[in-house]
Amino acid sequence: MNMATTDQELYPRKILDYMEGFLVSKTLFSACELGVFELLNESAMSASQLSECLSTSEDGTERLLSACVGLELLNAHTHPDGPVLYSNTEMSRVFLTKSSPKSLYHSIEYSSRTIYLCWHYLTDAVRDGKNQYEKAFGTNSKDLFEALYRSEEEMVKFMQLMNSIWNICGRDVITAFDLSPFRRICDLGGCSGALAKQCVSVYPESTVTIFDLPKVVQTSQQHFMPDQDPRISFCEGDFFKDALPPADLYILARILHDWTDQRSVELLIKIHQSCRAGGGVLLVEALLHEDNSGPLTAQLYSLNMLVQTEGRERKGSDYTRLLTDAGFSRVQIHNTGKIYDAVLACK
Ligand code: SAM
Ligand code: ASE
Repeated sequence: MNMATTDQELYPRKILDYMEGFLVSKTLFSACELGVFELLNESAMSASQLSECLSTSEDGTERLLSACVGLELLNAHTHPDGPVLYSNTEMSRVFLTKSSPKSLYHSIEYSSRTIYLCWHYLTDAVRDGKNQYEKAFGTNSKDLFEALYRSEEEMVKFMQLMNSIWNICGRDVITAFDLSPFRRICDLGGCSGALAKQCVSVYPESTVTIFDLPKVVQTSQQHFMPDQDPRISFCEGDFFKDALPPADLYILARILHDWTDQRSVELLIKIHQSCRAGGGVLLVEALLHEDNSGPLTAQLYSLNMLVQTEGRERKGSDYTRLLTDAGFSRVQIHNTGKIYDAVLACK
C-alpha cells in the first residue's frame, strides 16, 4: 500500500469536506444577505466599521469576514498599526453584488430561502420519490407551479433565479447551433425573458415570443423588460392546455426537467403539431453523461428536481427518445462544457 492510500484512509478529507459543505453555503448566504459585498464595493473596511454599518455584532462580523477570506471571497489587508481591512475580490465584485450585470445575488437568495429549506427534506424526498412542499412550506403541491409560486414574492424570487444564469451562460446555449434560419422563435415557459434577450442579440433578424403563465408574463413585462424591444413579444397561456403561438423554432429551456416523461412527451407532441415542416425545437437542459457518471452539477440538480419538482435531469439519449416519441427527427446534441447544454431536433 502506498503512502497516498494510507493517508486517505487515515484522513478522510473528502468526507469531512462534504459533511461540512453546508457551512460553506451558509457562510456565502449570510454574507450576501447581510450586504457585506455591497458595502465593500464602496471601499475597504475593518470588521468594526462593517459591523457598525450593518448593525451586526463586531465579533460575529469579524468571524464571518475571516471565513470569507478563507473561502477567497474577500481579501484581507493587514497593516502594522491598524485593523485588518477587508475588500471584495474581483469575483465577488462581479458575481456577488446586486447591481452587477452578472450578479448571482438573487440566485443565492433563492438557494438560501427556498432550496436550502427543501433540502432539509431530501431524505424524505428520496424515500417517497416526490417533492416535499407540503412538509417544507405547508403548501399543497398538486399543481407544481402553484406550489412554486405560492406567493407573489416567491414567484418574483423564482423569476430572478431563472433570470440570472442566462447572463452568464445564455450565449453558449444560443450559439450551440446556428439558429439563424429560424426567424420566428417562441420561448415556451420563457419566464423573465433573459434567454429571449440573448436570442435577439445573437440573431438580430429573429423575433421571439415569450409564452408563459399570465401572472409570469405580467411580472416579466413590468419588472424584467422595462425597455421595449420590438423583436420581443409576449403571449399568456398554459402550454398544456392552450394553443401555442405559431413559430419556426420552439425553445424549451429548463422546462422538461420539471416534468415526468409522460407530461414531457405530451408537451412535445403539442409542439410538433404547431410546428411547420422544417421547423424545430431546442431543448436547453443540464445533460447527464450517458453512463450517469456526471457531471456532478447535473447529478445534484437532478436531486433538486426531486425535492422541488415532478421531473429529473436526463441524458442526451433520454431527450432523444422523448423527442422521437413525439415525432421529431434529426436530433443533435451539443455539450457546452458549462452547466447547460443544448439539444436541437427538427420536424
Ligand atoms: N425557460 C426559463 C429559463 O430557463 O430560465 C424558465 C424555466 S422555469 C424552470 C419554468 C417556466 O415554465 C416558468 O417560467 C413557469 O412559469 C413556466 N410554466 C410552468 N408551467 C407552465 C404552463 N403550464 N404553461 C406555460 N408556462 C408554464
Ligand atoms: C427549475 C429549476 C430550478 C425548478 C426549480 C429550480 C433551479 C433551482 N430550483 O426548473 C435552477 C437549477 N438549480 C438547481 C439547484 O437545481
